[in-house]
Amino acid sequence: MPKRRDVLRWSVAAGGAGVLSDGTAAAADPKTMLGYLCPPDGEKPELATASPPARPFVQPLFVPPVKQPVERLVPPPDPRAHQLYAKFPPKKFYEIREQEFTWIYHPDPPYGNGSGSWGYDGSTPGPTYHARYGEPVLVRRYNDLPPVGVSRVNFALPSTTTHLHNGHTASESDGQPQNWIDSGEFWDHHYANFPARHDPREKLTTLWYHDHRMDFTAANVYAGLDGFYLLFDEEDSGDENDPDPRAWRLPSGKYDVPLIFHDILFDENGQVRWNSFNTDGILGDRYTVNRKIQPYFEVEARKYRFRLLNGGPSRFYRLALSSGKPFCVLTGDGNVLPEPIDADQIYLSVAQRVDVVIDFSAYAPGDKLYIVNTLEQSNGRGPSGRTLNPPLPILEFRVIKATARDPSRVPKRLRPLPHVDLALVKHERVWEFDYDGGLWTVNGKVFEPNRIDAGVEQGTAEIWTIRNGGNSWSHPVHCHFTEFIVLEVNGRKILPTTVQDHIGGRHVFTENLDPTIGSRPHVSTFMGGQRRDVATLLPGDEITVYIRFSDFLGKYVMHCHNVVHEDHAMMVRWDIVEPGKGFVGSRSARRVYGTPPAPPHLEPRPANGTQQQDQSEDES
Ligand SMILES: [Cu+2]
Repeated sequence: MPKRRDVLRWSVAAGGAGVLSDGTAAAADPKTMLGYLCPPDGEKPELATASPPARPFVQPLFVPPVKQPVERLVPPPDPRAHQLYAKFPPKKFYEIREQEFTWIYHPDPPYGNGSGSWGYDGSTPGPTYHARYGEPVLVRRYNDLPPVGVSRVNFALPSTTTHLHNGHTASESDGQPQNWIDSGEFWDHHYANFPARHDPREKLTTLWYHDHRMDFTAANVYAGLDGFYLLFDEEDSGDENDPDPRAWRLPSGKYDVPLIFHDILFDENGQVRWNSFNTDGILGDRYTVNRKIQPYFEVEARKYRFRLLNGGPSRFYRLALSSGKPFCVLTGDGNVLPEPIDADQIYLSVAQRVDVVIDFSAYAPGDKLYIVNTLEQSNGRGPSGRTLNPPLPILEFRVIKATARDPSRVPKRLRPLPHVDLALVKHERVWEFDYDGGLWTVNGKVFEPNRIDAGVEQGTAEIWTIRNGGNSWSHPVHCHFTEFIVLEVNGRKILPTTVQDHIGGRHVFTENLDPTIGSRPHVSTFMGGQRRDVATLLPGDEITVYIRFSDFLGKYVMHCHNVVHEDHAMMVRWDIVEPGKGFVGSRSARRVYGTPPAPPHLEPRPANGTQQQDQSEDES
C-alpha cells in the first residue's frame, strides 16, 4: 500500500504536471516522461480479464435521496471567503460528507458482499440537490474519507475537491482541481444560484457534482464521488401540478428521475478494479445506472422525465429506446433547448447530460422496454464508429398501471438561447488538444497549476477555437464557469435553431424547424444544441465557440472530460482577471498576481476561517 507521499510522487511521474511534495511544480519534458507511461514488464496495457458475470435486470434502480438542508452550520461560514456573499446571502445550508462504505453493485455473488466504495452521505451517486434560482445556498463538504493505507478503495486518493459542473460559480466555490482538502477537513461552497448577468436565458437545469482532485479525478469519481444538482425556477418549477401559468409542468417528483451511467470493471471478488497504467482511458465491461449493474425500474403508464448523464470515466454512449420510438429531448448539457425535439438516439460523451421525456402511456402493464447503447467502443481512444449489434440493454423499464391521471405536459416552446454579441469579443484563442511524446496536451503543454494559459477580462466575451489535433482520438472538452455557444463545427455555421445530428459517422445539421407546423422537429442522433458545456471533438474535429465572462474573478480550468486524459494532463488553467488586465499567451501566477504563489494545496484557502483546527495528519 503506497503512502500518500509516494502516491503524489507517482502522480508527478505519470502526469508530468503534478506538484512535488515540497510544492514545486514538476518540469515535464514529454520525451523523458514517455517511459513512465509504459506499463511495467508483463502487464498488459488493457485489462484483459472480464468482470464476473452478473444477471441483468434482477435488481431495482437506485434513486438517490433528495438532499435536505440543516438549520445552521457550526462554525458559521466566513463571508470574507466568498465573492458576492453579501449580495447572495445563503438561504439554505447543507452539510455533506465524503465517506467510505460498502456498496452493492449487484446482488449475485461475488458482488453481493459489496464493494469498497466512496460517495457522499453513504451513497453513490450522492444525494440529489434540489436548488432554485433566487435561492443561494452554502454547502459545507466534509472529507471524512479514511487516510491512505486504511481505505478499502486502494486506487483513489482521499484528497478531494468537488466541482459543480457547470455552475455559474465563484472560483473559490467551483471545486478547482488544485483546491483540495484532505481527510478531516472541510470546504465551504457558496452556490449563488443566479444566472450569468441575471439573464434568464443563461439559466441551467441539470448539473452534477463530482470530484476534481488534480491528477486523481478519474480514480476518485470512479470510486463513487459524484451526484446530481438540479436547478429549478418558475418555469421549470419541479411541480407538474403547478397552477402558475408560467410553469411548464414537466413530469416531477417521483416521475423526474436522474440517471447516471458508468461502465465499471470488477475483480474476481466483485471489487471495483482500476488500472493506473492505462492512460488512454478506462472502459468497464459492466454497465451501471446509478451504480447498480443493469437495474430495472418500474414505471407507471404515463410520462416521465429522465436526466441522462454520462458519468465516465472514458466511454461514449449512443442511447436509444428498444421500442424504436424517439426520445423527446428537452436539454443539452443542462441548457434548455428553444423547443423540444424528437431524437431516435442520443450521443453522450463523458459529462454530457440530456433531459428527456419518455411517455409510457401507450404501454400495458407487464410491458418491458429498454434503454440500450448502440455505440461500439473497444478502447479509451473513443468510439470505433461501428454500431453495436445487437445493442446492449442497460436499463429495463417495467410498465405498471398508472396510479392517477397524468397532469404533466411538454410545452411546445421552452427557453430562448442567450444573445451572441460579437462587439464584446476581446480576444480569440485557439486550443489544440493533442498527444505529444506520450502525454495528453493542450497547445503542446501539460497542465501546470501555477501557469495561467489565458487571462480573460471580466465583462468581455471571447471566441475560442477548440481543435482536435489527432485523427484517431476523441476528446469531450469541458470548460468550467461558462457555457459554450457554438458558432461553427468544422467550419459549418451553427445558429440558435441548429441541432447537431450524427448519421453514418458524419456530423449532420438540422435547421429548425418550424414550431408552427405542429409536430416536433426530429433528428436521428442528438449531439447537442447550440449551447453546451462539453464540446465533443471526434477525430479531426474543430469547434468554434463564443463564451462570456462575468460576475466573478479567479482561476478556472478547461480540460478533456475523458477524465483519464484530464489527469494525464490535458487541462489548461485560465483566469478571469480585472478589466484591462487580460493577456494572450501563458504567464505564471506569480507574474499575474504579484505574490509568490504558494503550493496549490497550501495556498490561503478562501474558507480559511472555517477550516477545522484538528486536521488529521496522514503524511507519515
Ligand atoms: Cu481526451
